[in-house]
Amino acid sequence: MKVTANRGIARILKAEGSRFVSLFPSCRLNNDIGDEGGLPLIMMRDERYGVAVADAYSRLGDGKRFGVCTLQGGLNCSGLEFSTGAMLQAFEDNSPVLCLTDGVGPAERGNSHFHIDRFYFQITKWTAYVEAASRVPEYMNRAFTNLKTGRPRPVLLQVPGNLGEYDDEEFPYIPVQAWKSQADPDDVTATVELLLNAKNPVLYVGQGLFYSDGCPELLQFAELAQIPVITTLKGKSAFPENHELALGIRGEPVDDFLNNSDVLFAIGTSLSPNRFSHVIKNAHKKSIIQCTIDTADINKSYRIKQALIGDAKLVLRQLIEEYSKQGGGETKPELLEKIRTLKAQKAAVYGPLIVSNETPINPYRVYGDLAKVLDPKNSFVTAESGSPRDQVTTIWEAQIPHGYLGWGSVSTLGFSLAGAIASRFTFPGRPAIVVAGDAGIGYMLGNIEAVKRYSLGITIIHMNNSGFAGYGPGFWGPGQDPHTHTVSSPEVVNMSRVANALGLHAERIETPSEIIPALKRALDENAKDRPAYLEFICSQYPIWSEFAGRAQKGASRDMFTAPAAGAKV
Ligand SMILES: Cc1ncc(C[n+]2csc(CCOP(=O)(O)OP(=O)(O)O)c2C)c(N)n1
Ligand SMILES: [Mg+2]
Repeated sequence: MKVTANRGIARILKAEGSRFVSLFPSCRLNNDIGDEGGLPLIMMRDERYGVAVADAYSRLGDGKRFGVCTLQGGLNCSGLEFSTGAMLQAFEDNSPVLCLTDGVGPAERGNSHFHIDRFYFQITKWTAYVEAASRVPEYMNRAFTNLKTGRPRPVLLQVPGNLGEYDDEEFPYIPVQAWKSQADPDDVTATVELLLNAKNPVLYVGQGLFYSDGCPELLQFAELAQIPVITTLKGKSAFPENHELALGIRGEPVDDFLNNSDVLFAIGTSLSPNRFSHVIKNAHKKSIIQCTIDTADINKSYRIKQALIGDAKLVLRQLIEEYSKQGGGETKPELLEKIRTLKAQKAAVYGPLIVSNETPINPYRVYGDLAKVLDPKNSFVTAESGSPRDQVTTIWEAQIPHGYLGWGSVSTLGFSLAGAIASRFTFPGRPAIVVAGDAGIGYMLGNIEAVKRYSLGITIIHMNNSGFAGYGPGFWGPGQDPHTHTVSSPEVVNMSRVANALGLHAERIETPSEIIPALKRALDENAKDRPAYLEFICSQYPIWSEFAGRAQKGASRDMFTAPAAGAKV
């Protein structure tokens, strides 16, 4: 049957199980997707969020569900240009998001200074221009193949107008399968030998675990081998953090195990030292094993002793089989005792803060109370750049996969809102919480209207401390930007009233005893599909556990204290 190129794309998206298309007008595809029906169009208030919502949905998609967005393209494409930061974030964070935009037709090509292909070539896994309607199935096939197979990264397809029709019986679309590979059996045997002979092995797990949908296998393997688990920020929640073998993502006891391990087994991580991951000190004295699907990661920042090239889930299954053959790891009571002791030391630091009665409210008190209100087995939390992310990830124990969404390498302010919106499509039954500081709120303000419009029952927690804590001076040190860290105080600007005017249930909370009742009221409203906004008047308290090799807060943010990253031998 004859179908227009745009309708063909809409049908292919449905055939691929797409859940929604996020966007900001206008792209020529939008009306055809709308006319086709069956695929909700989620209209955000700018293109950055159009991409970010789709990106976040992919991050929660376990390599099976992929976010799709459309962007205004063509000649002088303000929409596409504005979306660039979001696409770049998806690229650096390895998120498989499908971006569709208007292609520049032959009559207009070369008129603008900006060349879509040349530019996006750098920040996508694949970008292409659909030359003819009959090639729509082929190009969509390649787009989904790129999303589903190999290293996840964004894809940009340019669809010019007036492509006309094609015959979908002559050019049918068959949904793409995801092909995956296992590791070389010799590498599996060598890995098990290394691990069995290790004195202090540790697992270092990244977000690749999610894309392989390998969380159950990770748990099984860690328990079988009795090896403790560190996760990266993006890998947070891949392993239950209340588990006796869980070390968390940062600070104590991660530091101890990272530094004292003789064998470090990295799974689903590129091991890139960056602002939100560790620098592995004495890497040359450790045996580093790396399981990755991308050979580009091998020997990238650290010399690898043993690689396992393959899908994390499949490789873990291979390891479980081999390990079981060799009798499994032995229980090590002294190991578990050490983890307990280190965790107790950490609890002694943060324990008093989570029950603090100070006013302005200590931010840790808010997180402590949030933990009392939320069901750890049925909730979704994500925290914004700045103190919220650093504080929450210091103490928050995620117990189920995607119970927490960690993001960054590129920690672009405002992404948490996109994360919570995406979570409503992936886990509609889970209460969804955004924790944001003043800066994050500023980025998301315009888009809060969309949350109301779609009746998305999420709670935005605004940690209002009247500035960019830690960027300015305080009890923690001189700060990085002492001239540029203050924003309007709560006496001058009332953000909860702004949120209320936008149609959200909104409250301002100034006393610690009011935190739990306010959280409960917000969650009750969420259950009725009404978004909520809680503005907590907090102190600036930029104290948290660092990533290994990073300078303590208050000094320059860009300083590595450890030996240069990636010292190769
Ligand atoms: C797009 C973008 N620009 C700049 C930054 C750098 N940055 C990270 S957090 C932050 C300010 C944080 O202040 P706030 O949200 O008030 O949190 P606080 O630390 O005060 O709790 C800035 C400027 C960023 N992460 N993303
Ligand atoms: Mg602030």
